Amino acid sequence: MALRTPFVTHTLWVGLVLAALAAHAAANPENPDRPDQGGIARLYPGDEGIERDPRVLFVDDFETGTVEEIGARWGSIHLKENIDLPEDVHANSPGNRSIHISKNGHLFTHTRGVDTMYARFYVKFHEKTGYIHHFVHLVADRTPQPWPKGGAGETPPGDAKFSTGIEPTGRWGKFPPPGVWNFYTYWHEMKTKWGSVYNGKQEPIEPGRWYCVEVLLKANSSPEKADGEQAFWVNGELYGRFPGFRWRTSDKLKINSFWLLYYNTDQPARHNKDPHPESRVMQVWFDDVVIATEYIGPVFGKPKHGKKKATPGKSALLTPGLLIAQPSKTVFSENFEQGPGGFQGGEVTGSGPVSDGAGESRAYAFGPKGASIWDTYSLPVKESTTIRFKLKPLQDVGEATVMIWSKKQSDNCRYRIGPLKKGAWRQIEFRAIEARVGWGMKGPSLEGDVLDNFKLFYEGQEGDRVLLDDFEILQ
Ligand SMILES: [Ca+2]
Ligand SMILES: [Ca+2]
Repeated sequence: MALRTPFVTHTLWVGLVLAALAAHAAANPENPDRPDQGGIARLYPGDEGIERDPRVLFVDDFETGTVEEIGARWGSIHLKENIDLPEDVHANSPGNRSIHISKNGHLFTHTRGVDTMYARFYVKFHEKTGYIHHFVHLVADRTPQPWPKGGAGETPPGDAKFSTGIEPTGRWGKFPPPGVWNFYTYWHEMKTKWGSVYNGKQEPIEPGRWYCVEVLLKANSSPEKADGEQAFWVNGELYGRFPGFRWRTSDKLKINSFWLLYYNTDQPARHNKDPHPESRVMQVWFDDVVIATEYIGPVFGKPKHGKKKATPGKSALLTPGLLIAQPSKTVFSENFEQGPGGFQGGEVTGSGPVSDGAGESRAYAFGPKGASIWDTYSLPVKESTTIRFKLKPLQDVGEATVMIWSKKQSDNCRYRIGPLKKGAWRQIEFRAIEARVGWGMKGPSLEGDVLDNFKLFYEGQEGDRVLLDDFEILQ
C-alpha cells in the first residue's frame, strides 16, 4: 500500500496537468503574443504548488530562510549586508516578505540547461530611485561557475555564452528614473563590443510601484538557423518581441543561469544627465521569482489555503553532474616532490615549506618565459576535462596565460589567468574547452582535440619567479 499511494497520486496529477494543458490550449488558441491568457500560473492560484510543475525550473518567494540561507540555495550572493527581507509585498502576493537590496547586490543561480527559458519576477524601485547601471540577466554559459563571470566589452564565442538583461534605461535622459524597460544583449553576433540594445514599449516605470516583469530567452533550434528570440512582458502585457537571433553555434550551449542583479555606479546618472544624483535612493524590491520552460504569467488568484510558502528552488550546480559533466578521476598529477617530472623551463625549489600541501616541501619555480610539459600525457578533450594547479608569485607579475597547442587547429589555444599578486597560493582551475585560439580567446576551443601539452607564462622581469605546484588533469 505504501508503494501504491504515490502511483495513484501521480496518475491523478498527470490527469490534472493534461486537463490543465487542454484548458491552456483552449484559452490561448492562436495568439502567441498573449500567452498570459494561459500561462503556468493560471493553473496554480496564488502560485500554490507551482514549484511542482514539471515545466518549472526554479522558484523563490523569499518566504523561507534567512538572507544567508537564501544565498546558499541560490549558490551565489553578493553584498549580503545590503540585503534584507522586509514585509513589503505586491497586492497579489501570496506571501508576507520580499527581498530588498540597497545600493548594490545580487543573487545568482543555475537551473538545468534548457533551450527556452521564461523568467518571471516582481519588482519595485524606491520612490526616489535614480538610474540603474545593470539589472536582471538570463545567461547561457557552457562552463558555468557558481559566481557570475565578467565579460563586459567582450564578444562571447558562439559555443560558449550568450545573455540578455532586462534593464531600466533613461535612454540618455529622455525618461525620468528609472526609465523604460529594454533588453541589453550579448551574443557572438552582437553589433558592438558593448552589446546590443532592444527597446520595447516606451512606458515609463513608476518609482514606488510593484510590477510583474517576465522575460523569454529562446535559443535558435540549430546552429545555422537564426530562429532564436527574446521577449518581455510587463504585468502580463507583451512589451517587446525580438525574433531572428542565431544566439549559439552549438546545441551544447544551453540557457542555465539567472542573475537577480542590482548594479549601480555613478555612470547612468552622468549618461542621463540626472540633475540631482545626490538625492537619489538606490533601493529595489523583488518577489515571486519563477523560472520555467513555458510562459508563466503574473500571480493568478489567491492560494486556496491562505498565505503560503513555496518550497524554494536551489541551484542546479549544487547537484554535481546535473548541469555540467564532472570529472571522475585524476589522469595526471605532478607535485614536484621527486623532481620536475616532465616539466621544463624552470627548476624545483630546494627546501622549505613552499606548499600548503600536507607534508610537501617542493614546488616548481619558473620565470616569465614559462614552464611547459609535452608528451607526458595524452587524452581526448571531453566536456569534463579539467586542468588544475596552484600558483604562488614571489613578486607581483603581469598577465599570466596558459597556452595549449591544438593539433586540430594547428594553433595555440589560450586561457588567460590575468595578473598575479605576490602572496599566498592561488588555486587555478578551468575546463580544457575554455581554452581558445587567439589572444582574445575568440577562436575555436580545444573541443574534440587531444590534450598532450601545457605551457604557462607571464609578463614580468627576467629574475621574477612564480611557483607552480599540485598540477593535475582530471577527466
Ligand atoms: Ca514573498
Ligand atoms: Ca609540491
